[in-house]
Amino acid sequence: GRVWTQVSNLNGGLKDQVVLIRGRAHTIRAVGKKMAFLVVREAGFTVQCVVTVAPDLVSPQMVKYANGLSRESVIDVEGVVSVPDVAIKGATQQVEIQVRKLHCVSKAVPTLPINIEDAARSEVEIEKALQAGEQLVRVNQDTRLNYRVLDLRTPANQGIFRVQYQVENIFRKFLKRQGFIGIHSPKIIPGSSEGGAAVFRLDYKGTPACLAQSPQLYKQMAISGGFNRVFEVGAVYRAEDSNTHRHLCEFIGLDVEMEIKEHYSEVMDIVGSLFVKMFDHLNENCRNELQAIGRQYPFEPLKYLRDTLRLTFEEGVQMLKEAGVEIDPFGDLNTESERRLGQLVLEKYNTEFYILHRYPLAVRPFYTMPCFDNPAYSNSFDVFIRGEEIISGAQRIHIPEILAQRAEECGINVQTISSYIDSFRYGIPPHGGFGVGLERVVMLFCALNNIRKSSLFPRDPQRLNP
Ligand code: ATP
Ligand code: AMO
Repeated sequence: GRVWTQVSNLNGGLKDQVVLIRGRAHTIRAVGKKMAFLVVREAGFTVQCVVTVAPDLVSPQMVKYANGLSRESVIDVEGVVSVPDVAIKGATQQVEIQVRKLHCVSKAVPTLPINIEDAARSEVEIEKALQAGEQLVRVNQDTRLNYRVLDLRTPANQGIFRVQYQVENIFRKFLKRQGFIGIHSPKIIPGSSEGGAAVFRLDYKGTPACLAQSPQLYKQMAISGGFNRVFEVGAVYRAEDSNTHRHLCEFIGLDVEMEIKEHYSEVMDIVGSLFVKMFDHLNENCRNELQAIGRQYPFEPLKYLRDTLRLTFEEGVQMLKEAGVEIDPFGDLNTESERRLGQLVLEKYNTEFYILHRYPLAVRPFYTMPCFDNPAYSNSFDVFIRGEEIISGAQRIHIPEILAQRAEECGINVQTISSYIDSFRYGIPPHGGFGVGLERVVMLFCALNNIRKSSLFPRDPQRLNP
């Protein structure tokens, strides 16, 4: 077969060589009847292709054919690489292709619901263009999501989902090295796993059932099953009834559960080293992707410490108090106080990634282990990036009687989780774990303002389509 080159690999080293590429017609610009400039895009990278009439190579018909292409059509281009003297604007690759052959593989309709060039502009660029009197349509979030396949073609989106894949990969790789095995737990389960109202109910052949709000009960049962360190990457369902920038009705959960030898800090050790490793890897190996994201959605690189900062909830409350924010010392932090605390932590410790632990027991799920020294607190933690939660975790109650009692106190129908509670009657080591929202990690690492930007086809209370 013929040798294909990826647009991202086109560079000056290929000067004078014949290359063959496939991509989309990003822009088409006619210069009279004898010349056309075609910018071809592949996976967010673009290259300028020049179609000029030349004896025995390019006929006037071919120039006409190029000018007649519709944007976003898939085309194959064969040509010679050249290196122009001046910088090329409007393309990522600093070489040109002098076209010899051109073939349209798949035609796009002439009028697209989203113009990719417009959809790829940053706010600053849009403002500038509007001031310059340019004709431009601001592509709003709903339109983007309605025509997601087009929206996904922007360089920023190409970057976002490649970064997301890396986050998932590093999660798996790191845990594998630490002796964890991957598991898959059922997503149709008899009762709610987190409590609360946010559960999708369904009919399971005549029996009431729920979509799993987390793998919580099953990852713990895997510990009882003799796998001492497990993780899962899978869909999580929450019937959220509020529209926020950070809640989805279906998201990807990165879940961990592990035996605890002595103290729940062992779980926080894993969190700290896993995420420092992850951030390092993203910064080193996803430079192009992060740049592409930053060009449309400018952001500062995440500030994090080698040794992840841990603060107790009490310390957090105290910091807020000193800053004039009074909160209930046994209540939960609301979104606003979480943000505020994030700012205070950044000012004091110069990190935007930290762990807050020893939460009040009353605000944690029923399965959370109370603190041994003070049962008003719990062996639990949340983890924050830029003042927003990405992780919840805790040591679990492994004593069945206390677990049943806590479930009842928290208004859970104990019958629906009886096999879970029973699984602690056959011997189980102390254990704990945590759950990470994949979309939130990507959103907050890149300081995106909406979780829908880091979900391929987001499910929110208003959206089931596409
Ligand atoms: P977790 O379930 O672990 O707490 P989460 O990020 O989903 O994770 P929530 O429990 O939903 O967090 O909410 C945490 C805090 O965020 C709540 O205490 C509440 O104050 C605030 N919050 C939740 N939903 C909304 C909303 N729709 N609008 C404003 N604030 C909200
Ligand atoms: P929690 O309910 O905090 O904990 O969920 C864990 C993490 O999942 C993410 N998350 C969400 N992401 C998008 N949309 C949502 N609606 C949403 N809800 C939660 C957040 C959150 O930190 N079983 C426990 C975890 C554990 O203790 O192991 C749990 O589910 O990033």
